[in-house]
Amino acid sequence: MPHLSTISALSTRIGGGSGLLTAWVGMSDPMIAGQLALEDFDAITIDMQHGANDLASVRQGILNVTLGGKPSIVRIPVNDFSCASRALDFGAAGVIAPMINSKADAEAFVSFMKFPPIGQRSWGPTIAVGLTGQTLDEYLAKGNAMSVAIAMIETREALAALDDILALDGIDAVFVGPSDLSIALSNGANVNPARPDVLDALEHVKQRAHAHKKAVCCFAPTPVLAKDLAKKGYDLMAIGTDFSQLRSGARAQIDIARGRS
Ligand code: 3PY
Ligand code: MG
Repeated sequence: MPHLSTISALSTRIGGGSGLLTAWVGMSDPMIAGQLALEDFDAITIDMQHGANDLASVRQGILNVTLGGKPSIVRIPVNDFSCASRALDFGAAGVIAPMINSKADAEAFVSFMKFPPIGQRSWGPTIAVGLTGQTLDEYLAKGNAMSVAIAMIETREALAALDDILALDGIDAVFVGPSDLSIALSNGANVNPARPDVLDALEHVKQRAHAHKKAVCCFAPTPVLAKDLAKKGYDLMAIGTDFSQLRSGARAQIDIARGRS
């Protein structure tokens, strides 16, 4: 059974203040991504930057998520753009690239995300073609629009280059990393995504992204921040991580069993 509508759902639904929610999976057992796909998330993000995932767990995770009816996003390691093409070949609907700090970084990312004439993604999407049920020519024609390129904005340099990054053909969305941004804006003094200067930056990035008709996304350490950002017109938020959700779920049940709540 082809899964074209599952994979293309990210590109067709993101934008215009869509307020989508993605899970954030750092654990490398692909069952975790597959299980979270069964919950009411709009997408599942598999993290290779700080999570324990490698290409083998990403490949199986994407398959499990797709069979669960959700589009997959992969966050690649810093500057490891070849992983972007490989994630797309495995059937990912989008790729998040961390630490995109300049127009040159964004161009390098796009070159691995999009087929010519926009980029230089090399041909070989056997698994994605099989999953989507398209012909090779159909995948070539629709692959660029279906593959969402998401550049992370998480440094002072990235904020300074924001308009250049957003103006680039092939960059579909930006994603604020509020923890790294909070460290950068405080010159290394502390990590606090809820600081007022970080929230101001979040508003600024949203306004610039929407002015360029590009989507804007953010990592939300708490569901309350995710709800606030959705209300403010953000297009996609990650809420917490599989680690935090596993431990908070366990804690809540232990508290009940021990009569603490
Ligand atoms: C950040 O907040 O810096 C991130 O990269 C989110 O994971
Ligand atoms: Mg970061």
